[in-house]
Amino acid sequence: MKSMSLALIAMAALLLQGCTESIAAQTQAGTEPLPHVLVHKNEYCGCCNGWVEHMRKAGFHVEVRNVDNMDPVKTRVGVPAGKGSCHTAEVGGYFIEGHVPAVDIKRLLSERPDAKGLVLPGMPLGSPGMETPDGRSVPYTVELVGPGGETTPYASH
Ligand SMILES: [Cu+2]
Repeated sequence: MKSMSLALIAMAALLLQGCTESIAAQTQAGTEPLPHVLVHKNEYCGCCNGWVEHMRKAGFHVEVRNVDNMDPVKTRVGVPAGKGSCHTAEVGGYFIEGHVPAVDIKRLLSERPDAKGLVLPGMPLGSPGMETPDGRSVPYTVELVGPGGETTPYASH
C-alpha cells in the first residue's frame, strides 16, 4: 500500500514537471508566433534575397515566389504609383514593398493600424539587403500606406 502511494506521488511530480516545461517553452517562443511572409520577387534579384535573409534572421518564416512580371502583384496589393521597389511581400493582411527593416514590420503587426501596408521606395543604400561592402548608407524613411493609398512617414532610419 505504501509503495503504491509513493508511485502516485512520483507520477504526479512527473506530470507537474511536464507542465512547467511546456509553459517555459511557450514563454520562450513568445506569446504569438510571427505570421508567415510571402515574398514575390524576380528570380535574378540578388538584393531581394538579401532582404529575405534579413527577415529569416529576424524570426519570420518566409516563402519565396519567383515571378517574371511584378506589376500585377503590385497593382493587386495596392502599391502607390512611384513608390515601388524590387520585391513585394504579404504578411498578416498587409503588403510590404521593398527593403523595409524587420523591426518596422514587427511594429506594424503589433499595432495593426488601419492601412494597406508599408513602402520603402527605391532601394536605399544601407537598408536590409542593400548593405554596402564599405558600410555606406543613406538616411531613408519607411512610409505607411493608408486605406485610400495615401502615404505618411512611419519610421526613419
Ligand atoms: Cu532591392
